[in-house]
Amino acid sequence: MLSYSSCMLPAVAALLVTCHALPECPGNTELPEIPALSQRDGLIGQSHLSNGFRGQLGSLVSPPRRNRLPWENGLPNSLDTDPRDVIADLKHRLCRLEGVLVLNEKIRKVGDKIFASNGKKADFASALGSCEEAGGTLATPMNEEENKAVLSFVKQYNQYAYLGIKESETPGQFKYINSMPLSYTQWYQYEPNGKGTEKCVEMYTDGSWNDKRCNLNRLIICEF
Ligand code: MAN
Ligand code: CA
Repeated sequence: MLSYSSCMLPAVAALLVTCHALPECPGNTELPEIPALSQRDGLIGQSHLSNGFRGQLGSLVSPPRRNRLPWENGLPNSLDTDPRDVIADLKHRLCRLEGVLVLNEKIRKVGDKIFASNGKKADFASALGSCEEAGGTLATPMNEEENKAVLSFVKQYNQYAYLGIKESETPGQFKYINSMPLSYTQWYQYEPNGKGTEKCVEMYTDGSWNDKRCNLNRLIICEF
């Protein structure tokens, strides 16, 4: 049986390849409807998206599709669709889904990062586990804009949150979960002060950071 992930992975991989060259989602109302792929049966030798739409999706300008060769007649419809149209269609649908999630305050987008919270609380290890199970990691603000995005969840749920930062073997020295040294910090005054006894980091409701024990219940905020 074909699982959801095995269906999606090639498509997502294709998007990842193109996403770097693409701009952010354009305004949704500006976008023309793309006919359902099933309604485009039999069409070949032309792109089914307007140049305008292609342009909005990051100038996916490419030569017109070649005509069908004699032995390609009668191919299944699934093989008869321009991959560029598939990618543009998926991009459009992703943008719409992201729009819904932003509108409903489920996610915050900052650059290439997406922050999300399920509003639940857990200790550090469980919170990290939840984020990783979902394909992400604990929220790790790397600049002021990201810190503000994470803070907005802390305020939304009025709960301190664990960050993706841990104390190293050297007391008082903190690093990212992947062991890289911190490149941005927002310590509250006189923090970190645990000197080896507070190995995790929480965000306060003003966006500042405090080193804290890892076995408390804190809001789960992930990044993807
Ligand atoms: C408590 C803990 C510490 C924190 C101090 C600040 O003792 O939350 O992590 O540094 O308060 O006064
Ligand atoms: Ca502290």
